[in-house]
Amino acid sequence: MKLYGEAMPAPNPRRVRMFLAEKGVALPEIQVSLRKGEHKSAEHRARNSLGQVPTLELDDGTCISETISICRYLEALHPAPPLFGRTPLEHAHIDMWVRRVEFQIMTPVGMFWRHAHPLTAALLTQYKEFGESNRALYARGIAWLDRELNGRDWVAGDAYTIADIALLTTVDFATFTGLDLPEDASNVAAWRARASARPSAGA
Ligand SMILES: N[C@@H](CCC(=O)N[C@@H](CS)C(=O)NCC(=O)O)C(=O)O
Repeated sequence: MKLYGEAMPAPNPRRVRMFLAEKGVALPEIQVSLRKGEHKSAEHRARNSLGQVPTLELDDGTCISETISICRYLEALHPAPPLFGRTPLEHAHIDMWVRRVEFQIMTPVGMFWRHAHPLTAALLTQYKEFGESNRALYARGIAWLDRELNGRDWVAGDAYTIADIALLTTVDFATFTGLDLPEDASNVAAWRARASARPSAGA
């Protein structure tokens, strides 16, 4: 089994690396250079028709894409420690938080990156005004999350989960793009310090 990915700051392959680090599982990662456009090659599109990373290739050649789907597969193979929950309620709760992080936080960061950042300008037709409008959406999402995190250690509750991985990779990538955490988001900042102190954050 091997992973096709890309180094920092690409947030999605990092989510899988962090997940593996939390599980204590080592997997070879083959670098697919986004800068060189290797993700859009026929070779990589045969693994993932969307031409994106990460993609997990099994020993029989079967490929799985979509970060959360890859992590769910790895969770089934390596259940401990549980990062998607144990009970039906935990499963639902953690799933809810992953979706909220992706829709409320990751989407504005992604839209800012695609439509307002100079590093992506050559890749698509940018709608700069739309791109810039995502600064406010990111700030609004973080302010909401800051209220949610009041008095709790981790995104989905008492335990560190895949939702924390989704959020850390997103806020770190946001910082890379130039979207800083609002200064008054003290609960998110404290959560970020806790999550960043875990060895998996270095993955
Ligand atoms: N929904 C996908 C998104 C994957 C994704 O956007 N990956 C980025 C790298 S972090 C990528 O491959 N970007 C190139 C592109 O979309 O063309 C997932 O969750 O894995």
